[in-house]
Amino acid sequence: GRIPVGVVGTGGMGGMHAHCLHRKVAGARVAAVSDVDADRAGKVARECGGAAVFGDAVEMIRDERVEAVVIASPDPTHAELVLECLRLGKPVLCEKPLATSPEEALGIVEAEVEAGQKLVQVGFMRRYDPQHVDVKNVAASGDIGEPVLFKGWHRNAQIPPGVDSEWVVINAAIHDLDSARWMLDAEVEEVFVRGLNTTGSPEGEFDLQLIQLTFADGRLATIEVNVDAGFGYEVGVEVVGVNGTAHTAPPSGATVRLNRGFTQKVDGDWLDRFEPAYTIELQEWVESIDGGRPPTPDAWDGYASLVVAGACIASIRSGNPEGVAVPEKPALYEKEGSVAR
Ligand code: ISE
Repeated sequence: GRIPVGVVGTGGMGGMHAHCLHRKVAGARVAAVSDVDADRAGKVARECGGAAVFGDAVEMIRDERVEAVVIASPDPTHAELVLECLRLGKPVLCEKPLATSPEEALGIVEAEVEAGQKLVQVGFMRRYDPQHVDVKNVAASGDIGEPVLFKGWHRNAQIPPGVDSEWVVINAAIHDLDSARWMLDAEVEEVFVRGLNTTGSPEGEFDLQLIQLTFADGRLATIEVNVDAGFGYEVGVEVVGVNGTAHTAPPSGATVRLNRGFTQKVDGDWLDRFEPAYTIELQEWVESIDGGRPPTPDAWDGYASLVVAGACIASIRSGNPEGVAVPEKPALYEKEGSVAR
């Protein structure tokens, strides 16, 4: 039968996950949704086959009609809700970031190690974006020679009100930190961050950041994160090898010739650009539960990206390069790690 899923949060992201699960993902159904906004939750519930509606996320997670959980509520709620899922033995897809600090994320890793099984998948959906997967496959194939440099750019159309440099790292750059680790299959040893306050963010906070990473084996990454780009939403990566490079292309919308000019549509936000990736991510998650395959990316990926993010925040504060101390990876998270259930 179809796995009954509870979705925490029915805003833009949670609403997309609920609709994807309802309309596009085989093997699952939306059994319940929760949101503090009862009207919004009720609307999504009706659109997704008449799911049950909860005001309280923990109450929904505990309900026996829910056997797996998607967390798409605000970042500060993620860690406690994931821990509740682990306590109940319920597989959970948690939107990034896994937590809002490396310490909180380590608590989740320790809970999984204690339980002896992986139940957490983290919402780094770029790992399921066909363009990113193609770049990763080329990088891993040897065709461009040893990959030695990762370049990422991540541009949001406009900055949300009241966010600061730390939010840019934990909420936005966290994707790029995971991408760099994934594409080069390596852990980060040192970070160096410089930033600019371009428009709108509070005095002295960096809405445009240039992040430089040095991996433990000496290879490098450079990432531009600009959360107030103005023109639209754009994410891209390039992996530079010793013999060649592989990079994502601009979105494949039509190129329009008109009035002696060329135009191509730029996405407005991540829901536009990555809808296919979110659908594949959810389908793979459901199949990992059904098929007993380990979820990926897992809580270790969620933790390791936050350890690097913590060093980035330290570098912003100090103005200097900062070292990254990633502890020994528990055996549970080695490649053949334990299955979801
Ligand atoms: C947002 O939460 C996302 O996850 C998007 O993918 C990212 O581009 C954006 O910066 C985040 O705020």
